[in-house]
Amino acid sequence: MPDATPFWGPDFDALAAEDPEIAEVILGELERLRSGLQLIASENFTSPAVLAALGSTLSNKYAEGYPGRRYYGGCAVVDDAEQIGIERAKALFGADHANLQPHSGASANIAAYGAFMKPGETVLAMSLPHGGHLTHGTKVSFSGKWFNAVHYGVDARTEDIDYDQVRDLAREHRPRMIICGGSAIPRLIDFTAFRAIADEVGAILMVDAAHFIGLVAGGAIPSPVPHADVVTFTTHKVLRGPRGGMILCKGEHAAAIDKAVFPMMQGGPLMHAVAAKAVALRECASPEYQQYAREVIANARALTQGLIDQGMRAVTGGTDTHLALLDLQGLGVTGTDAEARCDAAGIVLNKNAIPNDPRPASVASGIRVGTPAVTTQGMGIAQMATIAELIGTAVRDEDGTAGPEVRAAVTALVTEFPAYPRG
Ligand code: DSN
Repeated sequence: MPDATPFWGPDFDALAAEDPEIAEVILGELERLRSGLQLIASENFTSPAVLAALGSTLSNKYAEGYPGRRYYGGCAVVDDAEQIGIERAKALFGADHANLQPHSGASANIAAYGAFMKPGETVLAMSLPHGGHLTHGTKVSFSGKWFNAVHYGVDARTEDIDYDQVRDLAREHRPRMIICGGSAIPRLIDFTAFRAIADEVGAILMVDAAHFIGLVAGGAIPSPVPHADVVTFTTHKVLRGPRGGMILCKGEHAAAIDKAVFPMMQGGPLMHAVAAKAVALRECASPEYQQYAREVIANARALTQGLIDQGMRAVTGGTDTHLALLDLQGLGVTGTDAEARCDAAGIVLNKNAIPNDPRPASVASGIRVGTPAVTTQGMGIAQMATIAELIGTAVRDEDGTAGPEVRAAVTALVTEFPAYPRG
């Protein structure tokens, strides 16, 4: 093995010597992660191995194209990284084809539209205020500007996806593509029902699995892969990889997906990120990760119950996944106020609209919480009960008097269960 130092892996001393200003920012963010409770449902703590791949010289390489078919010389080494990642993704998810190049979840979704749709064609997807995503046809996104987006939502009584409405809208509008998945859906999605609806109207079925793919990777919830034409996702949520996107698809769509990622939507892939995705996929195949995925859900259920006990209403009554959506109207607190009060006490979560929210999204009546990060820290059911009490206290803390006490309890928790333990 050649000596890798100092050119491989994050070399913090070198950065601190050359650019103390940015080094301070990086240390500040590390301190923020270590000192607070991170409950944003879409965030997690990557492993040192993933961070090392991200900080590697693979960042230097231009590699437009795919392994064995590049537009630049010198790609043999990065070809190996991408091919290893592709094989790991196919094996982990039982997929015919994998593309590791999308720079983000939005990029992956843009490519899926590019592969299957022409401008002006119709897409049927979940509405953003009911739990969908910006790229699923909202007016401010390319998806709503370039395509005719029709939206389904949740049933008013169950607050779960209204499958009858999905079928009725599909029959009426004959969409070219149907999307399921989103960013605030606490319940499992019935992929069999979506497949049947897509087949009935001759639509492509796209599953945006960004939020829950890590639970699928860990074998903790059913997989969309056997049902969908294409599955898009981010690699940095429960999956615990680097920031980035990925696409899985049926073999018959492989060429269309690859062409849509490059050259249609992207140029050179970020090879350091591709290598880091490969590292994360290997980690996901371990028994430890499978156990982690189950614990994420158990923790989410315990946290949700604790928050219900604090007087919040869980949208859909609970959760089957890593996240929960809590309606705060019964407490007379807005999502914005709850987010700010928790933040002041070292608890990081986000305000979130609830289905049929009477308030604008910028204020919102709810909060969204997720357990991927705290579970990575090793916290379990007992800690979820404590966290729920702390959130309950912080959310009600109108004048900030309880802040120091909550902050002290947060410090005790993160000292016992550190994120990125100090050396
Ligand atoms: N921004 C992500 C989330 O927090 O759910 C979705 O893209």
